[in-house]
Amino acid sequence: PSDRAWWKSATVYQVYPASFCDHGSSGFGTIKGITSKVPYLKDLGVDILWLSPIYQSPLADMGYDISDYQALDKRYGTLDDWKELRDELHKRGMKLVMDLVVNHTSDEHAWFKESKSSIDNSKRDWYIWQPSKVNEKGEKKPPNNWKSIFGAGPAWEYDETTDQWYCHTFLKEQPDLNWENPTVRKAIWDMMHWWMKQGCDGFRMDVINFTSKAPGFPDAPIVDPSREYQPFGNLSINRPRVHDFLKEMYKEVLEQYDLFCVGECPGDEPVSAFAPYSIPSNKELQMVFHFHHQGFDRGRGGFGRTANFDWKLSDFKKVFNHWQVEMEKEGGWNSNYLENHDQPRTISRIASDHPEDRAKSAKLLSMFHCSLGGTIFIYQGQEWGLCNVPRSWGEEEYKDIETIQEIEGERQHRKKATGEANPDVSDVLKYMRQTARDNGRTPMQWDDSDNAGFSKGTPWMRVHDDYKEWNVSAQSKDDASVLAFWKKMLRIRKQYEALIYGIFVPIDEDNESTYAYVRDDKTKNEKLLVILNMARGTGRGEKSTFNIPKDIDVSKAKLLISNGSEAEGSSLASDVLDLEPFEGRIYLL
Ligand code: TEU
Repeated sequence: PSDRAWWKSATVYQVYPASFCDHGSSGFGTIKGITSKVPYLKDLGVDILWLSPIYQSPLADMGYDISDYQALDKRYGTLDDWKELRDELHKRGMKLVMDLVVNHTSDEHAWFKESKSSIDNSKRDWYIWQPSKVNEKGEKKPPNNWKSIFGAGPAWEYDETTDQWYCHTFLKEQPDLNWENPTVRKAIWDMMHWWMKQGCDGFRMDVINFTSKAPGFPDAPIVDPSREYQPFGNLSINRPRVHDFLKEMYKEVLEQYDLFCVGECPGDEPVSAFAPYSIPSNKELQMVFHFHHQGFDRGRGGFGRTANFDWKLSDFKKVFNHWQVEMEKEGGWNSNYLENHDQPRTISRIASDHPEDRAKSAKLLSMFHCSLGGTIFIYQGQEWGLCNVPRSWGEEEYKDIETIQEIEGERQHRKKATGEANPDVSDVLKYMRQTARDNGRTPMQWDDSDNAGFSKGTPWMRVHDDYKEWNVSAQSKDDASVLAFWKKMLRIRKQYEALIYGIFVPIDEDNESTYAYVRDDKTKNEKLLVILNMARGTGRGEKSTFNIPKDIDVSKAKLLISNGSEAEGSSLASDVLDLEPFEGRIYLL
C-alpha cells in the first residue's frame, strides 16, 4: 500500500487495568499505577496505550459491563488521574486509546433502569425487548433458542415488571443496546465526542460487529440437539446493518478527528467478510481484530472453550497466511494480536512454557508477531514472557465469570443428562487450564518483592508463582532477556518497513516444523526472509532442518536478528539450515 498512515506502523500496548499496577494497597490496579509505568512503556517502544475499560461498573464482567460511560470507576481512580496519565503519554508523543463497549451496557446503567421500568418509558426501545414464546404446556419461554455466549443459558432474561424478555449476548447483567434506534446511536456518538474532547486519542470497539441482530429474531440452527439453547453466531455477526451503523459513526464522529480505531470482530467467516470494515473507501474503521487464530486449537464441543491439543502447525500457518495474503488483495488493513485479556498466553498455547524452552519460545513469538504485516498489539506481560497459570492451581482460583459459568454450566448439563449428583468435569477443568481467560489476567510481575511489586495489598487475583525469577526488574538488567529481545525486535520493525508493509509470501506451507515467509517491500526495495522453527513434540521444542527453496536468492543474505547462537550479520553458508528448538532467524536478503 502506498498509504503509510501513522497508525499503521504504531505499536499498541494493551493494559488490563485491574492487573497492571496498583500504586497503593487496594490489591486492584489503578490509573496512577499505570501512569507510574509510562516511562517503562516508552522505553519498550510503545506508541499507543489501549486501556481495557475503567468506567464505572459493577464489574460483573470486569468492566465490560458499564453503568456510566462518562464516569470512571473509583477503584481505578478519578478523571484527574486519567488526565495525568493522558498528559504523561502525550508529553512523550504517545497516545491513549479507550475501550468502547457499546453493544451492551450494564444492567445498572441509568438507560437500562429506565428502559426496564415500563413498556411506555421513553427509553423502552433503547434495548431489545420481546414477548415470551409460550410452549405447548403453556409455559413462558424465551423468544427464541439463542444461547448466551457465556455459560449454557439463554441470551434472554425475563423481566416480571413488564412481562417481557431482554436480549443479552453475554451475561444477563449486560443487556444489548438496540442499535436500530437512531436515538441510541446518537447518544453513543455524543459520548464518543465527549471522550475525544477529554483528549482521548481513539477507541478499541468491543464486539462492534455484533450490533445488528437478524430481523424477527429467528431461531438459530441446532448444532447440539442435547442442549436447549444454541449459538446464534451468524444471526448477530457481520450483518449488513453493521456497516450502515459504522458508516454513520464514521461520518458523525471518526472523520472529525485524527484518531486511532480498531473494532473487535469475532466470527468464522473468511477475510472477505472482515476486510470491508477496514477498506478505506468504505469509510468505516481502520482495522479489526479477528478470531481465526484463536480457533485452530479449540475443540468444537457442546461448550465453548474446549481445547484441541493435537493441532498441526499447518493449521496455524493457514490462518495467518490467509489473513496476510488475502487482506492485502482485498485492500484492507490487518491488525495482529496474539494475546489479550480473553486469551491464554501464547507461550503456553503454541510454543512451550517448560523452563528450558520458555525464554526461547517467547523470543521466537516476538519475531513472529513483529514480522507480520499490519498494526501490532502487545498485551501486558507478553513482552517479558508471562505464561499460563500453573497447572497446580485448582478450580477455586478462577476469577473470570466466563470460566466459572462454563464449568458450572457443564456440571449442571451433565447432572441433568446422567442423573448423577456430582458428575465428573475433570475434562472441562483440563480444557480451562489451557484456554481460560484467567490465564491472561494474572497481575504483572514488576519485581521480586511481595506480590511481584504489583500491589502492597492482597492482589485481587493471585500472582503467578514464578515471579521471583520472572519479572520486569530482573529482565531490565539483562541484555539477553525476553524483554530486551522485544525492545530490539520492535526497533527493527520500525527500521525495516518491509516488516510492516511488505507483501507477505508464504514458503513451504505444508512444512509441519518450520514457519517461513518472505516480506517484500517493493517501494523500498527491501526484502526479508523469516524462518521460525516451531516444531513441538510432546509440548517441548524440537530440532528441525529447513531447506530454503532454490528460487529465493540468498547470495547477499545477512542475519538481521535471531534468538539462536548464529552471529548477527553472518551470511548464509548453505541453504540447508539446522535449527535448534524454537530457533528463529530473520535475514535481510
Ligand atoms: O470479548 C468478545 C468475545 O466474544 C470473546 O472474546 C469473549 O471474550 C469470550 O471469551 C468468547 O468465549 C469482548 C471482551 O474482550 C470481553 O472481555 C468481554 O467479556 C466481552 O466482549 C463482552 O463485553
